[in-house]
Amino acid sequence: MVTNWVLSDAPAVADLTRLTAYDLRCEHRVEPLGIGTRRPRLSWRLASPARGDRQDAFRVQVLRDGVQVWDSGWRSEWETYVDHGGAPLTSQTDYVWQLSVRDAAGEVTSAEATFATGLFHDDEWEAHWIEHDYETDPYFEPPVDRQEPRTVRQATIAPPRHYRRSFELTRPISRARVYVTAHGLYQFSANGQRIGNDELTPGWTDYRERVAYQTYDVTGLLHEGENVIGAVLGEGWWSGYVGWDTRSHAHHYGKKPQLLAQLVVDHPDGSRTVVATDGRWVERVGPIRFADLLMGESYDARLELGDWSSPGYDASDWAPAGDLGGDVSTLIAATTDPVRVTEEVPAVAVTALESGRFIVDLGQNVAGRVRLRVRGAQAGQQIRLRHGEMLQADGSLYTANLRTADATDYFVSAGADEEFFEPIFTVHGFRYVEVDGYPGELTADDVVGQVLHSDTPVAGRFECSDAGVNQLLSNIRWGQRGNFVSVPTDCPQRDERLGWTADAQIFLPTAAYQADVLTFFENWFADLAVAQTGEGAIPDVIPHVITGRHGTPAWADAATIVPWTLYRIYGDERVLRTAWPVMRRWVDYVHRANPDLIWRHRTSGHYGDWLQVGVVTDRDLLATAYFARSVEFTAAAARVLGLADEAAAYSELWEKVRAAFVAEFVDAEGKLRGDTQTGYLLPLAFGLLDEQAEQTAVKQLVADLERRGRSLTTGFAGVALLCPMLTKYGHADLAYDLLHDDRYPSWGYSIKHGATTIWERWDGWTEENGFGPVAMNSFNHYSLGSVGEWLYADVAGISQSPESVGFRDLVINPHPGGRLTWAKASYDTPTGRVSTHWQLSDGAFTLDVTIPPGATATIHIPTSAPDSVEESGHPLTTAEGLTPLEPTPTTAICRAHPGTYRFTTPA
Ligand code: RAM
Repeated sequence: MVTNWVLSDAPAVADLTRLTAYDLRCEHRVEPLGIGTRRPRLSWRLASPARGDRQDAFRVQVLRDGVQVWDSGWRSEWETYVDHGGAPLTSQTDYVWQLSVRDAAGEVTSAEATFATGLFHDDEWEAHWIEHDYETDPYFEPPVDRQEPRTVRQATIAPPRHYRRSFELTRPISRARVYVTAHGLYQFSANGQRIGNDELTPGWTDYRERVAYQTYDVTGLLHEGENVIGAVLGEGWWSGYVGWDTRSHAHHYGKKPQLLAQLVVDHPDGSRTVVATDGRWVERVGPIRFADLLMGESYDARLELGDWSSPGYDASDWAPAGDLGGDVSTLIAATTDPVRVTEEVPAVAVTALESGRFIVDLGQNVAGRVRLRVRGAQAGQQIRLRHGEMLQADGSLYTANLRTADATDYFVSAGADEEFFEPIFTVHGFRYVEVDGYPGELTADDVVGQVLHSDTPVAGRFECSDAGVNQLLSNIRWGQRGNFVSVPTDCPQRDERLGWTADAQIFLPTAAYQADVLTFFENWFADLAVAQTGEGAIPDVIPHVITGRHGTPAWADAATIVPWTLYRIYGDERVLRTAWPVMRRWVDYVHRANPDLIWRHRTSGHYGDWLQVGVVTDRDLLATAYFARSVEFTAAAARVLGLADEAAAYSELWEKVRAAFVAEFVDAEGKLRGDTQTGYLLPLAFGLLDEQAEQTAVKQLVADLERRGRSLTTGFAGVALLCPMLTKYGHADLAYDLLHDDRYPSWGYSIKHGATTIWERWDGWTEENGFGPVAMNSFNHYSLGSVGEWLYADVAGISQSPESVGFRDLVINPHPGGRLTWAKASYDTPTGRVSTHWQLSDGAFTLDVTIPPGATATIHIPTSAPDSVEESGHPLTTAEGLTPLEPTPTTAICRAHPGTYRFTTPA
């Protein structure tokens, strides 16, 4: 089951006859099962064929068993969401919600969707945690065929075990739901069938405080008579290898995996049968001999268990599971979509090496695993799959940059004519697979890459006339896919894969243009909140598994930047309500340690402008700029939350930090300390300079770029700001030069050398030195891909005004330039889809724009003759739905109502 990670369907505006509501969601998810809140948010998107159309009013009715439990009544509002306002929802209940919207002409259309609640009360859980009883069976057989992982702790990983429970149902079934989770990773089955298509469940959270359970509907799978439910249980983040720290490399949360599941069957007579994990379950090892996220998986097909989760199966040699009791205090209902296989990538080439090994090339660096077809192998024959991102000059696999991550899978054949192997509890970051021990000739048809990542709904597309730029966008998109694996990680291949906080905050604006990442980041932020230290500092990686590093400038500032950015993009103020205490405690922490407002103390590891090239941006400058940023967002959050005193206090603090910044870092000539690109970009982007200092800073920034032959020096912190600031201050030509540059260091340089993802470092591979430092050299790292925001916002021209939230007030401001003759993008805002498409041809400039109902827009049309701009053949002054504003010599500007417009003008 592949979900195909493509843009979701929105109604084609041209096909519509009236205002249409679509994409109904509950708690920002489509028809979720098992939600954990009693007053969920219900939301929808709108599309309309009519200019100036709007939602004049809406009405939401919530029904349970066909009976209305809430009626919002008609509300004359343009909001496209409402929080359930009836009596709080009840536990384990299915609901239908009906939406009616009335358009400007008074016409009404309706739509409906469903959702179901999870378990609201601890005492509803009958399930106990169960595990293999290591008391009576002290250890497992070590994986015989497996190479020792390069680290010393190999013996800590136990083979995944199968758990099952057979039971009788004596009455018909009207509804059956299973609520399930693990300390570890599970794959659940009922009556011989795997349930759902989720992978690596329950996902990675800070298990000490939060363990998410998933809810699945199994109504159609059960029957009267004998039924079986069961699961395979692996180690995953709970007890497997995570990160690089050899002192605490595995066993971050526990030593052995545990399962918890509760099946609830409703019968038509109103009675209920509950089958939950307890000491009546039985378990044993199966064909998976070893499984670890970093190290890989070993599968011995000779040990397959047959129809182990089907009725009638003889499980007499299975052992009773150990019953650990029912502590459910950490359980939470899952709030975000899990990891899934979102795409299958066919192999593009297979090369035989002299060693007899084969190298398979997927043509794309991905995170995931392969599905291998094996034909004609002897029983007991072992095939080894090693994964890597790059090849050495001699065509062999390059794995040095994986550090201690083995990324190696083994398959042992049972000797059948045709066999398939696909590991389930591991994930690799790779483009190439080295296959060793394959019987006969391996062909491209025998291998397919399975792409794994959190199934965040696709929200945006960007395309333009330049192949290099499209490749860059593709690399950015694949960087996101490779690293949004349950949490936002830095990289998917080496022994790291951690939720580095700066990477996350820097990439978030780009990520949000490409996918709906609200619930994904909210979930991660909940782990950030629990990891905040008593003093208020934030660890460098979330979930918090690396000790001793917290409070780093630009990293810990994710505490304020992530919630504020989410609020701005999605318009859901609940994000700020939850985050507020974290934000405030974080800025207070920095303030306390730095009473003179220059952030010099308590900077933890201080990575500065990480992986900058050839320069060193002043660390105090970077830290203090980020301090100002955090204070600014904290003040803004207080304003939104109606906390007037706090808003005033933090605004005043912001003024003071700003003044201190200027006094400390700006010299008499207007140069910033250190005179680096990032040194100028930070205060420009964060609004720390007065107008004159701003102009000087822009000049210095441009001068630095010119001095270097229009070449960048920025690292993680600066790179996101580079093209946006150059564009904002009238130097889009320079931004385009950087975009198209293919000299070192540039994005184009990596693309010229075959990159299909964004590299961690500009010098990941260079003509002079070959591979960069093996100690830290990922070829799939999204941070330097934060330029994606600029492609959507400034090249395609889709952004929102500074006061707007949820893209309610759009700014359409495309900047044609560089080698581009056209660009187009679409983006699903909370209210509906916005799109732009500009083209330059024969001296004319055309801009097509669609503004969704419920939004307003200021549209900027670049032109050499502002008075000549027409919209669908009319001058702007008479065009329907538009109000012209004062033009500049190079731009016509107008306010626009929702609708579809075509502007034309001489270029
Ligand atoms: C490395 C990675 C990561 C970065 C940290 C500071 O581990 O490059 O992305 O955030 O360093």
